[in-house]
Amino acid sequence: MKKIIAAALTLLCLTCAAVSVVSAEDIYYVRGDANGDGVVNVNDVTAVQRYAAELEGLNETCRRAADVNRSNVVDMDDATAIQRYSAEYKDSYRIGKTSYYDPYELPVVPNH
Ligand SMILES: [Ca+2]
Ligand SMILES: [Ca+2]
Repeated sequence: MKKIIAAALTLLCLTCAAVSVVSAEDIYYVRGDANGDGVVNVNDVTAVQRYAAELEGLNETCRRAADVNRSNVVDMDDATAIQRYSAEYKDSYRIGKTSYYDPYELPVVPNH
């Protein structure tokens, strides 16, 4: 009986792990692409600065793309990191790389 329960628990764990890794609904974006045009450049720095200054909003995908340091807040640290990437400085946040998120994850908290 213990072997059956152990096997059932193992199967349940494997099923849960598979479900949490694979999602057909994942939304892809380019990390650092705050304005959503598919490339990362100085225009994204401006988009982050304008968002931080509460001059314009960003949708959920753009907020995730803009939050390059994964602090869950889009602020001037992100703008600086994107600016450094645009100037071809060394990048430790994988800016310019494709990333994705599950739309059912908790959202990046809007600044305003
Ligand atoms: Ca862009
Ligand atoms: Ca951030």
